[in-house]
Amino acid sequence: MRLADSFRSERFGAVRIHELQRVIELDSGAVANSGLPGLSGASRVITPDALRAIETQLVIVVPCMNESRSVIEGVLSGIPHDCLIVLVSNSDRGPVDRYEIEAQTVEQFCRLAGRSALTVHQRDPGVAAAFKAAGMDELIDDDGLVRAGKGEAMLVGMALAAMTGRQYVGYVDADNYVPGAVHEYCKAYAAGLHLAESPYSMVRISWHSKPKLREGRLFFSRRGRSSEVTNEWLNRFLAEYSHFGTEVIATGNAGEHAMSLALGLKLRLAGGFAVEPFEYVDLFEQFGGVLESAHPDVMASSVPVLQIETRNPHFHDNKGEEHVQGMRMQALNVLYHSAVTLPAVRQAILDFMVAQGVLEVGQQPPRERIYPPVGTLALDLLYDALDAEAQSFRQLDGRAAAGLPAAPPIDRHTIPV
Ligand SMILES: Nc1nc2c(ncn2[C@@H]2O[C@H](COP(=O)(O)OP(=O)(O)O)[C@@H](O)[C@H]2O)c(=O)[nH]1
Ligand SMILES: [Mg+2]
Repeated sequence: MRLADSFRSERFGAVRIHELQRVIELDSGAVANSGLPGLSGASRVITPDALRAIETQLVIVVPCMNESRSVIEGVLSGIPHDCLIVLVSNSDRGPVDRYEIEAQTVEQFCRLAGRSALTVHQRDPGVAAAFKAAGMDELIDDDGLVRAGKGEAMLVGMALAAMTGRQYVGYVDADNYVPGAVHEYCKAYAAGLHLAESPYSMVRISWHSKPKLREGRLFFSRRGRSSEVTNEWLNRFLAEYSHFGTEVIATGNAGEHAMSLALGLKLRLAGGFAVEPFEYVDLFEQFGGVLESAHPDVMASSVPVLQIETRNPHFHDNKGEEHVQGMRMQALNVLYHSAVTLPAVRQAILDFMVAQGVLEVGQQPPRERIYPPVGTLALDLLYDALDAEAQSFRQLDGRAAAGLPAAPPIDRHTIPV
């Protein structure tokens, strides 16, 4: 893969946000920049070997709620072979058990492709018991189950990823109609994680276009309806500190993103659709140098955030205007309530929300749920309880399926504690 260089970045404490980098070639050949003059000037080649080295350490978590089987199959087909797949589902279990269909789909895929995967249902009582045992009561709702929500699914997925001992985790939505896009996202994660010269790195995707139907014709829209608002406010947050306007953040709502687990395990994840924008907010809170950091090791290093603009159209299920408005506001809620957001920005957020008709004058934006870092969980206890009690928890072993010696994705004896 060849990426355009990112020449500029904005710093906020230890956080270094790199300007959006385009994908120039999806496949740039086997050799790095082959010594030709001019070729290494404005772009970087990441060789297949370098990509593969990351992919063998990469877990791809697929949050899934009632998506159709053929779409899920397409998504699986796009995830590079060496990545480990983790499906976290919140699909209906009755009248038809949709999770069972999903688990079978993953199982069949793993058998055909000789791959390994983990699948689990978020609302399985055994999963709740495991998270309680591991020390995260905050995740449990009044019914005694893990709360519904995309952020919660991502948290569960990150915990499973950590148990595998791999070094990186990335996320891909299950409702993506273009397997080639999924493939490109994963390649871009690997490329970005390879380029980021820090153990604490994050890669976020900004897709180039999203196809829509307008009066019977295809129109390739450049930006999502929710991203524009989220990005604008995150940039205003930065500008209020630096006194310079900026457009550096282009990936506030990026559902497609990856990070090193060394970073991910320290992050506090937010619930629902606040999860993606809150990742930025939490980076600013924990590593921005405004509040005291609990991680001097990270402060002494740096936290690069690479943003990559991919080539495939982002074509996913349309979940309606109400959903989009909800997502926008969740981003503003977390920014409003952050201890590092300056007063002028908080006031402007209030004014904006009132003007949008989502708040009355004098009201405060609601608070989103913020969970403790996954790194605080006792992963060995989590595993034992999942293994004993979570009936939906499946470990699919591609090697055993191919008649080779068993190598389940999680080895109880090497779970990091
Ligand atoms: N496991 C799980 N997945 C969810 C939940 N909510 C949404 N998803 C999945 O997360 C992905 C993104 O959600 P979607 O509603 O498409 O949001 P958008 O693409 O950001 O507009 C999709 O694959 C959904 O199926 C949830 O509560 N639990
Ligand atoms: Mg979607």
